[in-house]
Amino acid sequence: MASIDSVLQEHRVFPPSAETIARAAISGMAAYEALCKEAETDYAGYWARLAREHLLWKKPFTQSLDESNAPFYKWFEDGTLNVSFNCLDRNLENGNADKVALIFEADDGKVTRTTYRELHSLVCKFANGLKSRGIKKGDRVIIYMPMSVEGVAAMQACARIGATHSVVFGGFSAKSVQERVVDAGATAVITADEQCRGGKNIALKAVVDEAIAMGGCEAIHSVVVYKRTGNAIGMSAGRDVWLHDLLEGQSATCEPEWVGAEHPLFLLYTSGSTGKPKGVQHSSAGYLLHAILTNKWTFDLKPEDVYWCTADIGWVTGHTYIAYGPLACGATQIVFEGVPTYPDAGRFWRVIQDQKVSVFYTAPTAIRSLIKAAETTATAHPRNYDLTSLRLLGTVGEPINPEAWMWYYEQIGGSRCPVMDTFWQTETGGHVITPLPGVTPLVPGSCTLPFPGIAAAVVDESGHDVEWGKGGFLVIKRPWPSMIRTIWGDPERYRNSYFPGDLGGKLYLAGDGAVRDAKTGYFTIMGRIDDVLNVSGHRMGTMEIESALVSCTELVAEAAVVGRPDDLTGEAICAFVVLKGPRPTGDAAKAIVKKLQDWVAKEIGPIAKPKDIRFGDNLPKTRSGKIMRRLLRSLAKGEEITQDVSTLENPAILEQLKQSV
Ligand code: 6R9
Repeated sequence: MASIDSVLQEHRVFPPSAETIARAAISGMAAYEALCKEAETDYAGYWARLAREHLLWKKPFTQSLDESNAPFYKWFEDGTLNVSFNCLDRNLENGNADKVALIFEADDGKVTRTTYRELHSLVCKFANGLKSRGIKKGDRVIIYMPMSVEGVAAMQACARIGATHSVVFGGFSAKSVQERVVDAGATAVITADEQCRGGKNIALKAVVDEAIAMGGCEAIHSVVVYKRTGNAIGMSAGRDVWLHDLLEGQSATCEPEWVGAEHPLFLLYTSGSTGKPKGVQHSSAGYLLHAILTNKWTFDLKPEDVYWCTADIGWVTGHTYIAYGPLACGATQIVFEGVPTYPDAGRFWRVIQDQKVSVFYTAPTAIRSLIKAAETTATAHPRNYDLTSLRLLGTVGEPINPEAWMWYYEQIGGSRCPVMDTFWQTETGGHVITPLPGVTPLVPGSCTLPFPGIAAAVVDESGHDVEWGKGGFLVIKRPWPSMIRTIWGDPERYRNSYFPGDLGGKLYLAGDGAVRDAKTGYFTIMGRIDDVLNVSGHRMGTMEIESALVSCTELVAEAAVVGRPDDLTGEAICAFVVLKGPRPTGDAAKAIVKKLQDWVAKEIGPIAKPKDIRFGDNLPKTRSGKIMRRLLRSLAKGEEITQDVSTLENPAILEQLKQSV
């Protein structure tokens, strides 16, 4: 892989500037090492100290880590707190009440500001409204909302009353919503009439109606609808209620529901290598602790910062780095409804200029597409914008190739702002391997070193450490406070997916390959080791897409999906399909490709559409009937087949599958 070779040959090093070291929360390598040492010497005590210093407890905890039922770890279990209290009330008491919490920039450019006092009052009314509908502690609530103040408030309101939310990304289909409602056993949905993206209105409420009509959602007694566009939608009497009606007359204060530290704050569905998406369950205290620590230490958030994370609240990044972490740190942050390319590809740079953004966090895929736009459209070039307000940059979601890193560093950060390449996952709750601005000399393409206290390592198939310089499986050797607690409703899948017996059953298996630099020990992530694809930073299981394709029973007999490297999206989805009818060619093939792409969009969502669909009379299989995926991966890349194909039952079909439609 070219990108990994270039990372391994990367010799450029960018040490922190004196100014960055001076202002940073963790200042200098010695301070970092002291924290690592503290964690090593007294692991439970280290996290307990931080949990006491950074969280507001109703009832203090007496025990830090409980490993008695491993791998179902518990942290700070006998303590009670409320996450929304920690994010909002804290800021009413510490002088931030009239500070702007959210700067909302709508798709059409309209900007509104919400102070901590206003957000607190909105969340309290929202929480009281939910209570008035009978929603209470422990209930599951699906949130299917656009990027909006109301979306963030919906999450906070659930947290305030102890309801466990599960946000579903607004780009997911009715079927995906229905599956999550059923799996989570949700009793309420919070949505909007429509969302606005790139100048278009996209239905949300109609999708929820479609999802509920699919069956299995009889427990849904309330659908709360935020009026975003005001276009006509159906409202089902008794079940559906407008958010503005729900808020009407509610009190602007709401005593928080004090919950145990381990109370499930949220479920977030993510793809695994097999089966349906899994509901990753997070705790309250441990999760929030890491959200706070990483915002303070990795992003060095300060009161005067204007912070902008471009993720959607439908992804974990939008949870930890929009809905929870920055608020608990009292930050002023941008909530952006639109897309990077509307009305033109200078949108991000214009927002940074106009709002004087100082800390900016985005994904490599966005950077790559904006590099391309800047090269082709002069007006989209960042040089046309004043980006001098920036002081720190971050990336997340997939490996960033050194070329994109350098462009980000030079063109966006003016060679002045450190780039935090933060490695983490839905399951880890927050950054686990990342540079710290005042500590870590940066190397493009490397996420550098573990966050203090995180026992990251690279091991072989039997769970033994590999030498630095050699590749292996990325693991975390000790439980940490913000880790996944279980897979909702499927504890065995949790154990098998993350604590496999082959590795001894005690190491958390991240599912990525990694290598540590032979001299510095810096980590470089080499991509997933399982059948999970990463397309534009979105996780997708090949199995999920295959199931979606074969569920088109009218057309499809069999399908296999693989990823192939893509300059823009990191990986692209390539599907090999055997149809029930004869293998189509020419325009007929093109028409079926379109049909299948639309089918997958409807089954999962547009982000899961295969870019390349190829037809064969069969798939390459061994005599025992196993699909030879490594061959498909080579075919998808357009590589010559040099592998041994002697075990293949039907070598002739390789020729057919070489051809793109
Ligand atoms: C936060 C998030 C997790 C997967 C992860 C890995 C990839 C994330 C990365 C990275 C290289 C980084 N990933 N950050 N790879 N460098 N800085 O993205 O969560 O959607 O669960 O995806 O993303 O493959 O395993 P999630």
